[in-house]
Amino acid sequence: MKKLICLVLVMLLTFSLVACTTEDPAATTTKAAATTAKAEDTTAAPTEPGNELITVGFAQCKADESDWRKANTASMQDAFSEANGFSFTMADSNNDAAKQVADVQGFIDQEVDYIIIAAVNMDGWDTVLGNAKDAGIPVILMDRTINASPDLYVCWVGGGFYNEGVKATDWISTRFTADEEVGIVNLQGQLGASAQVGRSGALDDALAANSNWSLVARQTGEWSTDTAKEIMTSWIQQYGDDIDVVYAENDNMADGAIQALEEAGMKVGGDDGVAIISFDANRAYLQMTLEGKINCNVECNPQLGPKAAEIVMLLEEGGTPAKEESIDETAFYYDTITQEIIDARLY
Ligand code: GYE
Repeated sequence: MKKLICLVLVMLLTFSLVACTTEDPAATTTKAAATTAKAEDTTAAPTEPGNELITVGFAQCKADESDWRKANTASMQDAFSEANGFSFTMADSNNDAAKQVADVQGFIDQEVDYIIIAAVNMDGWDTVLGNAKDAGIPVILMDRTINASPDLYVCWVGGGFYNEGVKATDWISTRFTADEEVGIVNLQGQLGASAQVGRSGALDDALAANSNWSLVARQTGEWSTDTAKEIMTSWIQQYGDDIDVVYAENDNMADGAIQALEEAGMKVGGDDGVAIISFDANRAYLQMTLEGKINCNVECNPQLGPKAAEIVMLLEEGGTPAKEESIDETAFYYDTITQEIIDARLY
């Protein structure tokens, strides 16, 4: 009975995720209905004696590494609340890949029911995931993919990072003609994270396909505004007007680059400034896109909690989730975005 109520609740939550990423009266009503149904149904209170909670260990890469990650952490904590029937433990590896593997081993030793991983790095998972398999603990990959044998995890849900990169490089192709020299600097995410590998990979392929494009400089900005600002400040001193495009692999790093350019008195964004590419499309940075500071902002949805909870409940019911589920994503452009579009966003 309790798990059925959990399933209904999670399905309602997921409906609000999948139905629309923009504010929708129906969605709002759905969430409200979910909350009310839960509040009224005291017989199903999971904490009542005899009603065990589903135990979930979540290995987060670095809970506050970026605005996107903060939204993602909140989405997981909300979806896996005790009110929804879960006992949820998050381990924050602080982007230390070795620590994250140890965190997962810790969850195995605690004999949790499920393990969810947002992997710091794509490599190094075979042994510990083998241990989880031997222990009979299903592993779900959320957001980031890994290089491990697919039989070592149940499924992955997240963004299509390479395709996100293609959306960005397609925009560069519309901005510059084939006979214009285009100097690109690349602020990469944490090296080895699948989001970085996918987005950098798309840029590499586009650079190979466009002989008038050149990679002026590339470095990891660790997803951080401050680190990106420091790097961009030194690139401006070294390369100045050779920089036509900043390919920043998340909103925070795009912001850092913009600050450095503005402090150097360089024109940013718009029709004729240094073109700014960003990823994530968090609300504050969509505002900067509307202001013309960011030219192209490729969406990556952080609200993966309800979907991950839905997968756990499907497994609880003996179901089989899709091996891979890529969340729908779009892109926003400075010359077409509107305040209405931004106001309708959930994050
Ligand atoms: O782009 C960045 C976050 O894995 C998609 O990680 C995520 C990335 C996101 O820190 O802001």
